[in-house]
Formats: sequence, structure tokens, C-alpha cells
Amino acid sequence: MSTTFESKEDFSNQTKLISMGWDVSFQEYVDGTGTPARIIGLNTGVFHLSQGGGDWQAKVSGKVRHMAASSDSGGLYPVIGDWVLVQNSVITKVLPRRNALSRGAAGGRGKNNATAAEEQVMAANLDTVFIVCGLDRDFNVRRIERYLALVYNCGLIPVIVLTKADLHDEPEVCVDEVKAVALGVPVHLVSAEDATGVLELEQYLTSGKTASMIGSSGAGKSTLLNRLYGESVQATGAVSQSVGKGKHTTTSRDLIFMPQGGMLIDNPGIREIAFHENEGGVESAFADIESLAQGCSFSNCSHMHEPGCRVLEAATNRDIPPERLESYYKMKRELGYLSERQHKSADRVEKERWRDVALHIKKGKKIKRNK
Ligand SMILES: Nc1nc2c(ncn2[C@@H]2O[C@H](COP(=O)(O)OP(=O)(O)OP(=O)(O)O)[C@@H](O)[C@H]2O)c(=O)[nH]1
Ligand SMILES: [Mg+2]
Ligand SMILES: [Zn+2]
Repeated sequence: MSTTFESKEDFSNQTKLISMGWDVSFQEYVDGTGTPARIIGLNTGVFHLSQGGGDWQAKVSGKVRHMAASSDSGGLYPVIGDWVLVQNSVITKVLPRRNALSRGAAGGRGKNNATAAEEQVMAANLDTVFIVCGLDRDFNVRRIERYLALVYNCGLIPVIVLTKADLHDEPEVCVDEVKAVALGVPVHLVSAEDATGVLELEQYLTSGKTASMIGSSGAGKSTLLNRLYGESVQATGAVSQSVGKGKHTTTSRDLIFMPQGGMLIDNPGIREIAFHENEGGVESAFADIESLAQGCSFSNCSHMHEPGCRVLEAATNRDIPPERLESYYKMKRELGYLSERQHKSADRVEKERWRDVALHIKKGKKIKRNK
């Protein structure tokens, strides 16, 4: 497709794509191998595509599969939200992503809470990420901190949605608690049950904009999508009474065209928030601590024991909750391990890891003996 329009139809097709998030930055990758379409769903090797009209199914070409499998080719395997070129129901090219929401693959973490070696891309080409948290047993400020670090690490814009407001006696208290750790991030209090606050979210769903929801299973993501949509388009499931967790009702990722004009991606609940690469997400999520750290006496201060440490001082004065500092240490450690692994030989890191494990075991034995 060219930027000059040869026909009315050409113009109308382009307008449809723009309403789906297409912009000029993608245009330069369009070659003769196919026409642009967006991935709106996937199901065991079959991709659901749209060009703004109805959706249809396609498979990837052998070349795309091959390029994605060889790590140094820069080839991408399509995910939800990707722009691709398609010809005769075959995806011939995946266009470079504007951004992607990704994390370490579940279960891919090593010892010491290390970051995952494998990356799992959840969605591409997003304008907003809704971090959805229910105000039932799902509510957990530390988990929200972690989601924030993840979203920032991907260079994406987070919006926090505290849902199930109807289930909490003092939901405003939760909002304040979250605002204290999510500096400058919009926090919306909603209820999908009685529609409180839901209209506020429409500002993120205007024409051409794509938002994706993340949160644990049972947080209320699909219910919220249905409420915003105005009818039930996604299945929802009850939360277990005994453990207070959802049962992974949503199992696939779907991009839904919303009546508001934008698109909303529903994701399955996340079990484990693992990082893949260090892109400064922790520094952004903990900007308050990072800014204090500028004033520490030692430029390489670990904020754990050094004299003249502004961070420890703030923690002692309770300006920073100790739990927040602990979260910060933990995520820093995880990301630190990753960069070590990137810079040292695998052998050396492995040896060091075993030394840590050995120390741990020794400590464990001592504790037992002392009993
Ligand atoms: N009272 C109340 N219940 C809600 C609200 N939102 C969701 N629920 C209930 O919470 C349960 C889980 O909701 P889902 O929307 O299926 O949760 P989910 O985040 O999509 O879960 P997964 O698909 O497993 O990731 C359902 O029983 C919903 O009825 C709300 O605002 N208020
Ligand atoms: Mg769901
Ligand atoms: Zn310090």
C-alpha cells in the first residue's frame, strides 16, 4: 500500500488501519510481499487478523518461522497486536514493533530469583497498560510495585486500575496507599459490578489507541472489559472462596475492538512476574529511592550498611516504608544477576551461584543444629 491514494477504496482502507493504530512509522516496512493487517487473536499456530473489517485466519510463512527461530536474524514471531504483511492468508513479514509488553517466561527463572533467560512477549504496539488489581484478597501493593517495574522496563505507560471497589469498605484508603508508591501514575478506582469509575477509563480507549490489561487471575480483567464493552464478550470465572484466587478463566490473548473506538487486549492472569532484561524499570518504579540515592556519601552505595546513606536514613525515619525498600532490593538483585550473566562467562556465574547455594545450605544446617 502506498502513501498516495490511487482510489477511494485505498483511502478508506488506510483510514481503517489508522483507526486500528497504524501510523506512518510502519509504512516504510511495507514492500511487495503483502498488505498490512493486525494480529487480533491466536490459537495454536493459527493467527486471527484484521484490516478493520471482518477478521480472517492466516498462518506464518516458512521464512517468518525460520527467521524467528534463528536468534541473530532479528526475525519476530507474531504476537497479539503485531502488524504484519499478509498475502493469500500467509503472514510474510512481521513489522518491527513500536514497543512490546514482555516478561521472563513463566517457570524460566533460575536460582536466586534470577531473571528469566527466556522472554515471553505478551502483546505488541501498545499505548497503555492497565495494571488491574481487585480490592478483594488480590490487593497487594508490593505486587503493584512489581508490575510497575515490569511495565516501565518495557518502556510502556502504566495506568493502575483498582477494581471491585464495591467489595471494599474504604476503597479510598487503597487508592492512597497505591498512589504513595506509584508516583505520578494515574490510579483509577472502579467497580465492574456497579459501573463506578468505569467511564474514566474511556480516555485510554479512543480511536487508534491500544490498551492491554495485566493482573493476576481473578483480578477482574475480563469482567471489566465486558463492562466497558457494554455486553459480555469475554468469559469470566468465580474466585475460589478458600484461596481467594482466580482459576485462569481467560486462556488466550484477545484484542477486542471497543465501542469507544480503541482496542483492549485481555490477557490470561499472570502467575509470576519475572523480568527478562534490565531496561531501567526498577529505577523508574522506585524513582523516590533512586533520587535519595543521589545524596549518599558513596557513589556505589548499596544502601544496605554504608555510613552517609540517605536511603537508609529515609527508611529509619519511615519516609520510605521498609517493605518498599525490601521490594527494591529484591528487584535490584534480580536484575543485577541478569547483567552479571550477560557480562561474565556462564561458567563463572554458575560457580558463584553454587557458592551461594552452599552458604545457604550451611546456614540451614546450623539453624537445625541450634534447635
Ligand atoms: N463484586 C465484584 N466482583 C467482580 C468485579 N469484577 C470482577 N468480579 C468477579 O471476580 C471474578 C473474576 O473475574 P474475571 O473477570 O473472570 O477475572 P480475570 O482477571 O479475567 O481472571 P483470569 O481470566 O483468570 O485471568 C468473577 O467472579 C467476577 O464476577 C467487581 O467489580 N465487583
Ligand atoms: Mg479473564
Ligand atoms: Zn545509600
